[in-house]
Amino acid sequence: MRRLALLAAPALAMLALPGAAFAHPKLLSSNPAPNTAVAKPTKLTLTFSEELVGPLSGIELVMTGMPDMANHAPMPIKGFKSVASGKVLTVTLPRALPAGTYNLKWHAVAGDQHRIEGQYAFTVR
Ligand SMILES: [Cu+2]
Repeated sequence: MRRLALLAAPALAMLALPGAAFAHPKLLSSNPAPNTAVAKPTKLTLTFSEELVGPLSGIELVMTGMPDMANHAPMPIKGFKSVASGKVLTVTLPRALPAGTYNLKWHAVAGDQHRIEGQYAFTVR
């Protein structure tokens, strides 16, 4: 029994390692931050907990309302460029986002190749 227990401890520690080395990316912070109102941005940044696989990580952005038309049908925003470098995904917009409400859906892939998704809303005033 004692011998088994001694063997089991290192084996369990090794089992735990791959999870630590290939953790799923979590969104740690973003600019604009979720549920905040900001002046018209030309750039969005999302910072994750893990190094991203660039080409597999990105966002979709839709406008969900304008000052005169709250909660309109989602209007996709196109033409932006997103670049993942290390743990940060930077989205450069062709022009400043107009006033309105937005929903941002992100997808992020780190070392284990699993696609992790999330979303948040923000307002441009
Ligand atoms: Cu995974």
